[in-house]
Amino acid sequence: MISKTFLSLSLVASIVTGAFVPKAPFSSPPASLLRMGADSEVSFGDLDGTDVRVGIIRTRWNDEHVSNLVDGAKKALKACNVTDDNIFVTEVPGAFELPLAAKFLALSGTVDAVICCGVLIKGDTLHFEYICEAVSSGIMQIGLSTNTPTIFGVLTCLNEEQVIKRSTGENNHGEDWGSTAVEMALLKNEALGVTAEKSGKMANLGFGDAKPLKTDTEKKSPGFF
Ligand code: DLZ
Repeated sequence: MISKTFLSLSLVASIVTGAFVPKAPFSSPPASLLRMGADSEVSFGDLDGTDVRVGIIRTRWNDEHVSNLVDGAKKALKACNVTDDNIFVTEVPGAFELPLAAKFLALSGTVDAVICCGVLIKGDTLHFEYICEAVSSGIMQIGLSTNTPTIFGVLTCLNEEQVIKRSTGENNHGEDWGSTAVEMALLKNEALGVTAEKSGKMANLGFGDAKPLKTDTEKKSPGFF
């Protein structure tokens, strides 16, 4: 009797305090997943892209939405001091074409980072799933295989409403992609020694103010501390 009353009271209390959250039906994704990508939650420090060159490859599919995203990316690039002359834009038909075009651009050696910009909207068939998978892993591979930061600027949405929410106003994801491109370009230049080379230091692989490693002989010499 006491325990039954206690259980009912706890149930009422948990509902009132919000501690009791009814489980969503199995088919609905958890709220945290639905929020993923809905808001920009990443912050960027001061990025100086004065010497950074960025290539944007954009699709003609979903032209209006992609144009908004490209505008967002350009806005962020300019906020990071990337000059108009250092922003190159070209286009491909659809998202499936982005990885190969990104590879050509990365291998040209003319840019420090590439932003692949597109919008995929789910239709009635499995086409969306195949393209999303191919494009995301394709873009990742280009970055890894060419050492050129290649930004995944592709919205993968269930409907047009989701696209609009993520490509306009305060929540234009293109802006994050622009900042990410500059941050990764600077990171690459530092890691691969480009910055070091320019400043007269030895080009090296590694981060920060790395100094050349001493050889064993140098370590044994009397002048070595
Ligand atoms: C075919 C197709 C479809 C159905 N949907 C989209 C889309 O939502 N976004 C996009 O960028 N491209 C789409 N495409 C075109 C493919 O990406 C690709 O251009 C063609 O399959 C030719 O390779």
